[in-house]
Formats: sequence, C-alpha cells, structure tokens
Amino acid sequence: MIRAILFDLDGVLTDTSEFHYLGWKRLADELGLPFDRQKNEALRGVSRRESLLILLDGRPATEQEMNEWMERKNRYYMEYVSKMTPQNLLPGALELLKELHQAGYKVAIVSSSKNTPLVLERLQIGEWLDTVVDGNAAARSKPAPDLFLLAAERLGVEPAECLVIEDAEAGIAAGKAAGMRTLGLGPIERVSSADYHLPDLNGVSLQRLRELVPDL
Ligand code: G16
Ligand code: MG
Repeated sequence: MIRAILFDLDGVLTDTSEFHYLGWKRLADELGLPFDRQKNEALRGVSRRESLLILLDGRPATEQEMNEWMERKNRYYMEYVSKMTPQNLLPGALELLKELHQAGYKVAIVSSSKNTPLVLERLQIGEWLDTVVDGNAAARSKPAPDLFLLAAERLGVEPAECLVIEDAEAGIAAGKAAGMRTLGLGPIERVSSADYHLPDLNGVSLQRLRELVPDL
C-alpha cells in the first residue's frame, strides 16, 4: 500500500532544470569547454560536483578551481531563481500536491539541490509538504538511495510504501535502490527504467495515478 509520495523538485514540480542548464552553459562558455543540451542530459538530477566533473570530462583542475567554478555557476543559477514566482510551478503540480495532501498521503520533496529551500520559498508550496530532504541532508546524493531513505524515515513509512516521482535516470536509480516504486516523467529515454511513466503532471489527478499504480 502506497502511503507517501516523494516528489523530485527540478524538472518535476518546477522548470529550474532549464536554469541549471543555462548556468552551466555560461560557465562552460567562459572556460572554453564544449557543452550543449545533449550533454546536459547527463547532468539531470546529479549533484553540483558530479555535474562539474561531467562538464570537465577529464580536464585537470585543482580543488580551489573547482570550488570557484561551482560557486560561479551557482551565482548564475541563483540569479534565475531569485526571479521565480509561484507561476514557475509546472502545470498540474499544485493541484496534485493539494489533492494528495487532502487525501491523507504523506508528501515530501526529495531533491539533490542545495538550493531547495530557496526554490521552495519562491514557489510557496510549504503548506502541502510533510518533509523536505535536499542535497544538504546527506553526503551521498542521487543515484545513491540515501536522500529517499531519509525521507521515508522522517515520514515514518517503509520504502515499499513510497512512490517516487522523478524526471531523471539518476533519480529513478536512487528510488529503486531505496526499494521504492518509481514514476518517471518526460521523454522515455530519460527515465526508461521507471516502473510507470507519464509525460508530465499536467491534468494528472489522484484518480489518474491510481489507474497507473496498484495499491495507491
Ligand atoms: C537538481 C538538478 C540537478 C542539479 C542538482 C544540484 O536535482 O536536477 O541538475 O545538479 O539538483 O543542484 P544545486 O547545484 O542547486 O545543489 P533534483 O534532484 O531536484 O532534480
Ligand atoms: Mg529532477
């Protein structure tokens, strides 16, 4: 029986994945590194440091340089986030959060992002959430299961009672490694190993989820 729904943030509830791309693109251009939307696919859902390592693609860098570059990308990213409003919630997201909350499900955000508190402040969805686990909460980020397991523990539910909703393969892998069921959103090639699949949350009601996921 599913008792908790664990939502990824970037790419599931809001469109910040585009802001991450633009931030990395700006840094890559400044450093003369090749980077485009296709390469960006590998950065979805993984941590800031892992993203930089993928971007560098073996190019040597000191710890100090890496820290400076991560901070610089994060400044660019925060410029976009500071302009966000609740209008940046993706279609269907708010309606589904409310419906799940009102139906008595536990609802959590589980994100790799260390900027999660800032993004949630802009989106103003705190009243519909039971807990938030972000990239500040555990040493190992997605695709490790740690963030999802911590969310289940905080909610007082078993992993098998959780449904993970994710837009990235790293997040689906993390949910599966945690022993949870997974719903992938977006192009199938991004979430091919998910148990269930939908294009996005637009028009997705609790009833629609129940048609898709047994025991919900
Ligand atoms: C998000 C994004 C990733 C980003 C990561 C870390 O994860 O999808 O692209 O690299 O957060 O973000 P930050 O630099 O803000 O700590 P999720 O799990 O919300 O999809
Ligand atoms: Mg995501």
